[in-house]
Amino acid sequence: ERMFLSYEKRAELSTNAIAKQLFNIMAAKKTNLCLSVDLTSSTKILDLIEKVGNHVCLIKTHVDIIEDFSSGFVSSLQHLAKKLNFLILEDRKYADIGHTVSLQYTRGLYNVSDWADCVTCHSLPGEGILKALNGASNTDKGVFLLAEMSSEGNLITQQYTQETVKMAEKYAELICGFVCQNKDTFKNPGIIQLTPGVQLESSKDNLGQVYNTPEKVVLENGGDVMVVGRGIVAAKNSEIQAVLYKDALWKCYTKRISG
Ligand code: 5FU
Repeated sequence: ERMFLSYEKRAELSTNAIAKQLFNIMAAKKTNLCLSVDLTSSTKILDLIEKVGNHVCLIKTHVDIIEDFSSGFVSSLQHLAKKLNFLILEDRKYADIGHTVSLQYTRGLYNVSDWADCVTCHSLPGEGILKALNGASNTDKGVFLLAEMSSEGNLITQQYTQETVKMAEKYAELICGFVCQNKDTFKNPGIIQLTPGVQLESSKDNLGQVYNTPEKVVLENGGDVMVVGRGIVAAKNSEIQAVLYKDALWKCYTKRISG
């Protein structure tokens, strides 16, 4: 079962190049923490990453919330990714017909396919969305397909989740993982379970976000890479807080693989 395999072992089983890299980065840096840098100023984002980049395996962006987005921001982000050894996930949640998504991915102000190692995408429109993302770039790319969401009252059913996992099977070279909440959602050990909705105490926000603890997410629910946003971003000292999350999440992972 994937829950009990080490990240090193799982890297060997990945058919997507980004999943393989991410597993290897986690093993090398001993961190399965993904920081969601949900800030609207590019300087603030870069300052935060400068402080915490050493402690994360993945930086997750929403570039469409940045008020001063520029190509300079992208180069600085890529420079930090190289220097501090993390990958970049643009959480764009594509959800349109294939033709539109291929334009959204490769064109426009953000040119996401130029710089993001991986993106998120809904299965809702059907397979065309994966066809559009596949082969849109010459460099190694990954897609995290949304199989479940963390927010309460979301309309995703078990059948939708299962059919999402099935849709991904034909795209073994493209899919690096699923955004999901449960360990039984998929079995393939070469694929990554990316789980958002994580804080040190279980709680909710006032717009439907639901938070589970590191123990619950990693040990019970099978999370491989855990997404933390406000738990770190809104803290007084984000570096100290990032280390707290990193250590808590890594401890749960080592406990999990030791049976
Ligand atoms: F797909 C999902 C999901 O199901 N829940 C999420 O919260 C994505 N997210 C993202 O993770 C969301 O868009 C935020 O960027 C981040 C969680 O941030 P938080 O501050 O830790 O709640």
